[in-house]
Amino acid sequence: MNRARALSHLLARAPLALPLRTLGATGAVRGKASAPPSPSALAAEPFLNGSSSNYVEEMYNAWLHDPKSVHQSWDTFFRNATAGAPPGEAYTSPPTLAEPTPHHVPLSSLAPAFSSSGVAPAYASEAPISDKVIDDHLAVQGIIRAYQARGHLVAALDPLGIDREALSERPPVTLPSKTVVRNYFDYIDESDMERSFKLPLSTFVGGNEKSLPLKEIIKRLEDAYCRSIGVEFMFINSLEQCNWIRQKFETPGFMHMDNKEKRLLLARITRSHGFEAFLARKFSSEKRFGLEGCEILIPAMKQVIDRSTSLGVESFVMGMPHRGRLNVLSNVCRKPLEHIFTQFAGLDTGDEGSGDVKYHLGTYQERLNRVTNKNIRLAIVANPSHLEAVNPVVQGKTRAEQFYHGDSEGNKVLSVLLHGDAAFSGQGIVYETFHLSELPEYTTHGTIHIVVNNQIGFTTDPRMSRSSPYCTDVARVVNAPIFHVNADDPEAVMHVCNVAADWRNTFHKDVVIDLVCYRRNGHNEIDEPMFTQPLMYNRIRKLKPVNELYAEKLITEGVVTAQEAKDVRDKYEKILEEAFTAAKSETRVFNKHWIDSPWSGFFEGKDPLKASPTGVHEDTLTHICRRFSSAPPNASDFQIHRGLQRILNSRMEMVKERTVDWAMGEAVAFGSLLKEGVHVRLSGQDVERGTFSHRHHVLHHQKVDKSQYNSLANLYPDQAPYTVCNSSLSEYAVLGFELGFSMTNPNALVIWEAQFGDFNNTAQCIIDQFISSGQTKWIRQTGLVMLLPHGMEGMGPEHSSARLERFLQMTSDDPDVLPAFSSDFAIRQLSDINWIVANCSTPGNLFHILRRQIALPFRKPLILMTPKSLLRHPEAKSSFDDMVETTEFQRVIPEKGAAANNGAGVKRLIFCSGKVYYDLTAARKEAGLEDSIAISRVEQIAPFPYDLVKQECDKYPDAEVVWSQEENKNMGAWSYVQPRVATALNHERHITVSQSSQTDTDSQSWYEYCFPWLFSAPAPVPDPAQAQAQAQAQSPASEPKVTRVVRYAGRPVSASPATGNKKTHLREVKQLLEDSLAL
Ligand SMILES: Cc1ncc(C[n+]2csc(CCOP(=O)(O)OP(=O)(O)O)c2C)c(N)n1
Ligand SMILES: [Mg+2]
Repeated sequence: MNRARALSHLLARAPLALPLRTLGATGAVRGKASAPPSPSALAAEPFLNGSSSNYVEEMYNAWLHDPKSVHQSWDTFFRNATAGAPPGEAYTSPPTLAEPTPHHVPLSSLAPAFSSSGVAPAYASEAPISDKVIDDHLAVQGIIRAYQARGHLVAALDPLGIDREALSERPPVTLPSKTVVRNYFDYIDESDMERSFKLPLSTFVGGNEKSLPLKEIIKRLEDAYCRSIGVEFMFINSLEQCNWIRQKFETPGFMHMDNKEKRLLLARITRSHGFEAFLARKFSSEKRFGLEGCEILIPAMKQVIDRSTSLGVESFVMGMPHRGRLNVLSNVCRKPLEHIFTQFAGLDTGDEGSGDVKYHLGTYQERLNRVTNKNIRLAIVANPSHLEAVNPVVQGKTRAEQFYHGDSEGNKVLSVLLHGDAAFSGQGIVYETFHLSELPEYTTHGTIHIVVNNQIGFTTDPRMSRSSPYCTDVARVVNAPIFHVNADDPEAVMHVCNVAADWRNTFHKDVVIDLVCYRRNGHNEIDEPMFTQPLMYNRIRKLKPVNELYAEKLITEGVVTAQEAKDVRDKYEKILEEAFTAAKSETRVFNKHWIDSPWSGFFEGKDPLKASPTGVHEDTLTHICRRFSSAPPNASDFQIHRGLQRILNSRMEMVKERTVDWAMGEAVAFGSLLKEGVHVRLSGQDVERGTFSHRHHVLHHQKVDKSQYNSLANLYPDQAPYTVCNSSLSEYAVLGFELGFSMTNPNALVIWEAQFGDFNNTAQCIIDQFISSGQTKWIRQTGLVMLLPHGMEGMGPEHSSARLERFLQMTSDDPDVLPAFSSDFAIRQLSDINWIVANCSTPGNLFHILRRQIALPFRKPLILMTPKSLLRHPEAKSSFDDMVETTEFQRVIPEKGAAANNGAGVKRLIFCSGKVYYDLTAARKEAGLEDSIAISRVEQIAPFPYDLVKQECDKYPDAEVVWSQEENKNMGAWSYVQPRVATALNHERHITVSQSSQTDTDSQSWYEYCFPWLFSAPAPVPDPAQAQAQAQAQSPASEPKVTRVVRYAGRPVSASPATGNKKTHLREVKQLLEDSLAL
């Protein structure tokens, strides 16, 4: 080893950790401002030596110039030395920065291992420590650290051996890889390999040995870090966590498995392989996104489940993409094989819902874990094709399960997320979800991530799809350890699975298992991979599948016989065949078999068309509003901000007047639900205060950090918990999370609020793929509420529009079909539609619509446009009278002023929604048109209140009907409202048409009705019986006599949702009011 280089290197790196031995040429130390230490005093220092003299000289000069410019220990030394301290007493060790035990390595401990006899003296001080001993030991320590930090770079991770310097491919050298040890490589040669070195406490490779020959140290490090497992963990900031991992991978024999475990592993691999092979045989032309090349995924997941179950976990919530999903459903969740096989059979559905493709479906199973003999629950959350989108949903569902089970540390409920390599590095939602992992109200106390890293995404190579070295690098942001493992080494995979489960159980933090594998077929079974990856696939074709490799290994080891291995295969084949035969007799598939979040007991015994009342007793209103307007009970100790005190005072004034503003209407809705035992959770950016500083649910002590008061959480002694939490700045992840949360417990009001409604589009995938269509695809209900601040108030293009039009466009009600006006009209509509879209104009109506979410006998998402200026508008207040027991949500708030008493004389009936109502009424008043223009508010836009709209129109028979909106014509509610008002007015048909039984004739559109000449194609010949029934249903009396149309008044079309120019904005407002009101 090159001593001089090593020493200078080490000196440069850690000068103070290296006590120097003697100071030779003291003439080099020149005194300036103060007297230099006497040469004899310095020369006698036992730790100074010749090679360190230059260094000491520099240090001394610096000290003379400015004593503060050197480390405190040198300062002390020079002071003592110049003051004439006796030799050996001038030096004082520098203060330790970290706890010295158990990984502090005293230099004195290095000497014994280098004694020529190899026998350590009892005390280090008994033997003089040479420079070489120190240098060499420090180099060895550096080498050990290098393996821990960079061993993964040369680990034999890739079954294809495509792109790394795998150990197995290196020439048979005894020296370590330069990639790993880097600069230390120069200090090692063959002659050093036989020498013994004392092992520092920062490694566990020694087991019970205190010192080992370098050759053995390196071998053990290679075994730990460079074989089939590559461990990335040295970036973790916690020393305790790093040591924990070192111990798991360095302790000799760390991968030991007994024969029973090996046989179980073989059986699991055999089933995993057998499942795919069977489907490939039976359904050769069907897409199934098979697992071939990563069959180890199934035993891996089972191992995580076994180990976690033994550590106390009872419930597993899982999210996964397409790859291997059917195999996981069958072999991990034990979904009946018949259910899976019937999905291939092209059968009709036997129940509600439009269904989804088989590799997106979810499931929920309760079963016995045979290894631990404990009952467990397993859910795979249904997901769309959109890769990784399910991640936050799984996290929210997991969190909710933990919350409702009182599992505050996540000991009982565990989330497992599976990923593809390309998606894991490519999709931003992965990063956004990781950032929820440690937030107090969003953590699931550690997720186990498993990446099926087949080194390809569809047809794209990693080098074209990511810029990070590993596909897993995103996980480093949360200090999650990453275990890369060669998927063709089943025992190594089992080891990392055990460690991952133990890690999560110990530290309650995320962890990643990167299964480095390959994809034996194309992206799906019909794709030809040789078009794009010819070399890779030439190599893949030569590889034996892992079940064969492992069976051969166990046969060689004598763990199983060839016959036993065959028996395992045959037995599973028989199970598959029997299920296949049984599935043939099925005639229907059922969507209900694939529900991931069953709500047992929720629907039973309920009238599906009967909602509970939403009004509450006045005492309840008063109590909640008083509490909401009060400082904490210990007000004298809790100093609140003066401005907030003013807000509380004005709230109290409202209580006296029996009125509520927007914030109080919302609070009393929450409070009354909490009183009834319904958990309320409000989450989003800055929701605690409210973006517009109107809510203030959390009061902060002005003098004491983290001292807070939340009045709604302290309303009643036996109330349900209230959660209000500021979220991370992510819409996609947080909305997905809240959706997942809402799936667990139907008796909870879960709300996500956007900072401004505009930002909801960064969560578009959750809205489109889950909220809008989730019930239809997966018959899974949710009562999630989205609060979207919306309104044109001159705040520019990006703070004005929640894109109401998009939500309306996705509603599933038919604009051309008028449902029968029965007594249960309103609730039937709610039951039939995919979601509710509303834009309330009063706090009273806000109160009712929020409470109605829970009062309904089913759950529907509620998309609520919420106001900004109305939060403080003097007229946007409601009386307690609008919220007491006999009251309810008003879908339409009819005109109540002078025009209402002048039905026949009203010239115009304006329908509008939301804030523009207040602008219109003010302008109408100013124009003196209160008795000739009626203004009615459509508060629930979807499902459309046909009955009430028609009622209003009938009230004013001669009025022109106008829809007035502040949004541009191609936005807002206009295109949704227009055909529906027309249908309400002109296409009245007293028949109820169920969606599935509609015929072409039934669904004749309003346009066809009004403009029959445009639709001149011969009508289909109707079935005579049907024609007769229809004729009876459409009695001549109900045929419209005149065609009434609805006119648009508002801003013209635009590409941008709003102008950024204040003046233009005001001009537009003036114009839209004129358009609406000019008679
Ligand atoms: C958000 C999104 N973009 C694109 C796709 C189309 N797509 C489906 S699978 C796939 C490749 C995924 O590669 P990887 O994540 O490595 O998984 P693998 O198929 O290799 O298991 C792509 C691009 C998609 N489903 N979702
Ligand atoms: Mg891939």
